[in-house]
Amino acid sequence: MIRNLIVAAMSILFCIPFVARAADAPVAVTPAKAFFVNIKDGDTVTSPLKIAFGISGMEIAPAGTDKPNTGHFHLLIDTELTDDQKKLPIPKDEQHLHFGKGQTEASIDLKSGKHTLQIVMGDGNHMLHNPPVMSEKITVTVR
Ligand SMILES: [Cu+2]
Repeated sequence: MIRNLIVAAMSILFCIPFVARAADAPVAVTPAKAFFVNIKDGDTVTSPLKIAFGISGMEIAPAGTDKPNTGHFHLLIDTELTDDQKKLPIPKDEQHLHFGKGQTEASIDLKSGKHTLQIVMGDGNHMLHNPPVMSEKITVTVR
């Protein structure tokens, strides 16, 4: 009986790589997409706000990684990139937060009121990808 269970468990384990590969295949041809996992446009939130960053169709890698189709998260707060800024490394300041270690979540302090948030992916040199990978710009209200 136990031997049968072990055989069954092992055959399931051996199947997983094939299943995973089949499921991954369509992702590779889909354009990369960045999104907020736990908040959405119009949400009312409290500060500090914990934000989880999501990405599909691209791998997360620390800044400095020189590998195609990888990147790390930047978070724009109450701002957006101008056309000139889009040609340069993404700024790093209090309105342009940078998660160069490959972090996928952050806790940020926000004053009461409305704020816009947008995720922008940076490549190994903090440059936008071609085409750029950005989330929609959402507005949240901090109580
Ligand atoms: Cu960066």
